[in-house]
Amino acid sequence: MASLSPGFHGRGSRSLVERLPPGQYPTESFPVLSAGPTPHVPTDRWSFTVTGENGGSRSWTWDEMRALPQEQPVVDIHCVTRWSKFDTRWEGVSLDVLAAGVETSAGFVVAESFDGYTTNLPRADVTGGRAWLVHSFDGYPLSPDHGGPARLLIPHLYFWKSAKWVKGLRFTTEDEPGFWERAGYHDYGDPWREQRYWNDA
Ligand SMILES: Nc1nc2c(c(=O)[nH]1)N[C@H]1C(S)=C(S)[C@@H](COP(=O)(O)O)O[C@H]1N2
Ligand SMILES: [Mo]
Repeated sequence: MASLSPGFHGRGSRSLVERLPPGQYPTESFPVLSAGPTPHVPTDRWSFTVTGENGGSRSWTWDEMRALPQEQPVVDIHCVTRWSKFDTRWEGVSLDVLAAGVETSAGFVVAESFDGYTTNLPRADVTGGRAWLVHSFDGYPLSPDHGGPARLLIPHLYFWKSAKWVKGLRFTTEDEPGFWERAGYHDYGDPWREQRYWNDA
């Protein structure tokens, strides 16, 4: 039997109190937060493109994306408007798989969406098995309100980093603040450090 290091507990043994970041409250509902109208993107016209800082790119059609290895993350999500939702169930492709599609040594990445929304991240945050392109929620195709046909899921950062209706990732040498980051939200957005607004530590 595998040995566990001292102090290790499976996620099931962590209390919900311990799983709630500072300043957040838990909710059972799933609020919709969109800056503009919901774009409707049929899957037969959907594609996802990863672009390197040197201009090289790689695209996947819907069927090609669905043929990639699929994962079923179960994660807690935290919105900067202070709601948190525990144990949300998704299905999709690890961004490790998609990011490997292009050669890059860039430090940053911008997620770009069909509605014009953008959000920026360090490249390290879309690798390491903690970020996904998801197309299903709770066993059903992701609804348009929540970003269907596909959105990012980056649960270790505030949920505004999880771009809905995402159409691609663009690697950049310089950090390029996205939609909410230019409007005063924190550049990184770690809920455990309460990085809500630009002047938070
Ligand atoms: N394309 C796009 N993605 C987006 C947004 C948006 O307006 N457009 N809003 C962001 C914000 S601020 C949050 S909190 C979450 C909300 O996701 P939900 O509507 O599924 O709860 O999506 C994020 N992704
Ligand atoms: Mo948000």
